[in-house]
Amino acid sequence: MKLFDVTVAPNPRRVRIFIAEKGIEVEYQQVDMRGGEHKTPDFLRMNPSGKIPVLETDNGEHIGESVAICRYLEALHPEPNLFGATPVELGQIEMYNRILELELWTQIGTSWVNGPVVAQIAAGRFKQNPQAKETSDKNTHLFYERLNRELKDRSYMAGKRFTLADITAMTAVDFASELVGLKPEENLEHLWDWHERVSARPSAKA
Ligand SMILES: N[C@@H](CCC(=O)N[C@@H](CS)C(=O)NCC(=O)O)C(=O)O
Repeated sequence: MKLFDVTVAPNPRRVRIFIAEKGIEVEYQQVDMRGGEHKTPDFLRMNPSGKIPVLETDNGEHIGESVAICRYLEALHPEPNLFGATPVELGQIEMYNRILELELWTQIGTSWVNGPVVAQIAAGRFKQNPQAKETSDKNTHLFYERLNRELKDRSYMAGKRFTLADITAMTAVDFASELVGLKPEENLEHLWDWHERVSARPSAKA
């Protein structure tokens, strides 16, 4: 299996962490995102959305979308379980993962595309919206506060154990902190306790 990857990008990191948790052997191929390799006809044949990561299976099929890739890997390697082992766990992990993608990742994504790093990379090729960034910055911090309140009563994003939802949240918080200028406030102690717990796992280095 081969993963089309970009080391500094957060979505491929989600899949790399998942792979590390599973202990699967995968070949990694770096994509030249700055050079636009992910928008070439060859790449679009693998993922019509022109986004990274993409997994190439041993049979030469391609799967894009981080969660779809992880779902495929979980079907191939069921243990350790990261998507849910009982019907209620399956539902709750999916619920929290979707909440994190739709309510946190989209806000961070809006702040990112309208922020200074993309302004530099895109060099005028992309019209930015400072008002959208202001709103999404605020919403991100509000969501961090909500997570902090929720994590007072549970150790991990979807309950008592580490799952896909923790990978989604950790990669979001790390990307937002390091590259988007959206680090959670220091006083969000439950959020930071959770962050320390998940960052201590060897897979977090992936
Ligand atoms: N929903 C997709 C998002 C993938 C995504 O946005 N990847 C970024 C890198 S982290 C990318 O390829 N950006 C380039 C672009 O959108 O043109 C997933 O979960 O894999």
